Amino acid sequence: MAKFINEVSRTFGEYLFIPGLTTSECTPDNISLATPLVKYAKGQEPKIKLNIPFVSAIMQSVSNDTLAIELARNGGLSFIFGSQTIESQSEMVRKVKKFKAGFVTSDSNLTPHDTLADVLRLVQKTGHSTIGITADGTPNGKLMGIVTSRDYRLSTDPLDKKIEDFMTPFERLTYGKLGISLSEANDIIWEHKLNTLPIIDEGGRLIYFVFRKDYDSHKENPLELSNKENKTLLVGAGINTRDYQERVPALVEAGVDIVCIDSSDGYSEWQRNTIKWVKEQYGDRLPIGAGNVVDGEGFRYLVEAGADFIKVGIGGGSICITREQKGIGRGQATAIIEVAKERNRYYEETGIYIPICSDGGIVHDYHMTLALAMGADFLMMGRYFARFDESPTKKMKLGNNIVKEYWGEGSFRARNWQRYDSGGQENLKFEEGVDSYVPYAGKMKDNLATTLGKIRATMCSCGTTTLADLQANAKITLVSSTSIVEGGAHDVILKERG
Ligand code: RVP
Repeated sequence: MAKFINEVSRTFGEYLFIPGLTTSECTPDNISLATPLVKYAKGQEPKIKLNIPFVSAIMQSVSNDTLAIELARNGGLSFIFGSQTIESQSEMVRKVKKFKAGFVTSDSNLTPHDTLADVLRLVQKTGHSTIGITADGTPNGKLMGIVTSRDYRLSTDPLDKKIEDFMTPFERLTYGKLGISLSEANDIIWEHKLNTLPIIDEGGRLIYFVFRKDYDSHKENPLELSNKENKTLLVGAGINTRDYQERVPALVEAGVDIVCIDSSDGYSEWQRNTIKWVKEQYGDRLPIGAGNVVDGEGFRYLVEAGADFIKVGIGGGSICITREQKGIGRGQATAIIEVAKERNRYYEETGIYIPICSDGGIVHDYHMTLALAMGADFLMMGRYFARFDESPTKKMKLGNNIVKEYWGEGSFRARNWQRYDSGGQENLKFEEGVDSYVPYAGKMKDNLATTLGKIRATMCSCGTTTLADLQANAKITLVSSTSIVEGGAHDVILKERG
C-alpha cells in the first residue's frame, strides 16, 4: 500500500514569528548574514561562505553574467543558467571571472580608417562618448588612439573626416600597464587630470578603460564575494545530468567556483552518477550542489553520493506548474523543515554540516527570514531577481506599468528539457512552467538594501544576531487564514499613493 503522510504540507505565508528578547546587542549593524555555501566538518570553516544568504536561480531569464557580477559585488552568488551551449555558458562565467571593479572592457570601438559619421552612429547606439580606436576595431585590438566628444566639432568637421585625423593618437595618450591596481590607476587619472585611462598589455593591446567616476562604486561594496587570493568575483553554474562530462571541464577551464545540478526532481540515479563523476575528477576542488528534493530521504541519498549542498523545493516557484502537471511537490515551509531535521540528524551522526538552500516560492521579504529560521542556510530566488535592471530580460511597458519578462525553465520558451528529464528521448513533452511578466523594480542594490534591512529588523525582534542563532532560537507560530487577513491593512479605506 502507498505510504501516506498525513501532516498537512504548509508554505511560508502560514507562519509568523513571535518576538524573542531584543537585547542591546541586537542592532541591525551587529547582525551578520554570513552563511555556509558548502559542507564542512564540525569545528572547521566552510571553504565558501556567502556574505548575504542569497543565490540567483539557474534560469535564462535571471542569471547571466551581468546579474552574476552585481550579485557577487553585493555578497551573494549566481548560478549561470545551463540551458545554453557549453561555449556561451563558459563565456558568461569567464566574463564574471575577468570582471575587475572599475576596469571596464571597452564596448565602443572603431579603427583609425573609420569616419566621424561612424563615431556619431556608435555614440548614438551605445550612449558612451569614449571610443577606443584599435587597429582592427575590436575591444582588445592594438590601441591606436582614443576619441571623445572633445576631439571633434560638429559645426565645422565634415562627416567623412577620418578618425586618424582627429583622434588623440597613442603617442599622446597617458595609459596604464595591465596589472596596476585600481588605486594606482586612479592616482594617474588625478595626476594627469584625465577622464579615462586606457590599460594596455605588453603587446600594446587595449584591455580595459578605467573611468574617473567608477572608483567610488568599488568602495561601496564591503560585502563583495570574491576569491581573496586572485581577487576575482565568485560565480557558480548550473549543469545537467546528460552532458556534464563535456560541460563541467569547460566551466572549470573558464574559472567557475561551484556547480549545481539543475533539476525539478533531483532524487535520481542520474544525479548520483553526476555527483560521483565530478568528485572523481575534481575532488574537493569543485564543490557541487544537487537537488531538488523535498524530504529527508532524498536529502540523504544526494548527500551520500557526495553533494556539497542540497537544494530544496518542488513546485513552489512563481512560474512553476509542476504540481498541476505532474502532481508532485510539497509546501515549501514543510519541505524545508523536514529536510533541515534530516540535515541536523546527519550532522549529529557524522559531524558534517550540509547547507540547504530553499529554492523558489518567496513572495514577501519576511518569507526569506522564515525560510532561514526554519533551517535553510541560503535562498535561491528567480522572480525576486528577474525584476531588476541587471537581469537579462526586456524591460517594457504593459498598460500603465513597467514590467520585465520572466519565464520558467520548463516553459516551451526556455525548452530546458534536461531539467525535466526522466531518461529516454530528449524532448519536452509538456510544459512545467509559464512565460510571464514581473513588475520592474529598478537597481538590485537598492532593493537588496530594503530586503536585507527587513531581515535584520526581524532578526532584532527575534533577539538574534546570526543566522545560526536564528535557526536555533526563533519562535515560529502557525496562523489561521483569518489572522492572515488581519496581517495586512484592513477595515480602513486606503488612500491612493503618490
Ligand atoms: P521563484 O523565485 O518563486 O520565481 O522560483 C524560482 C525557482 O523556480 C527556480 O530556482 C527553479 O527551482 C524553479 N523553476 C524554474 N523554472 C521553473 C519552471 O518552468 N517550472 N521552475
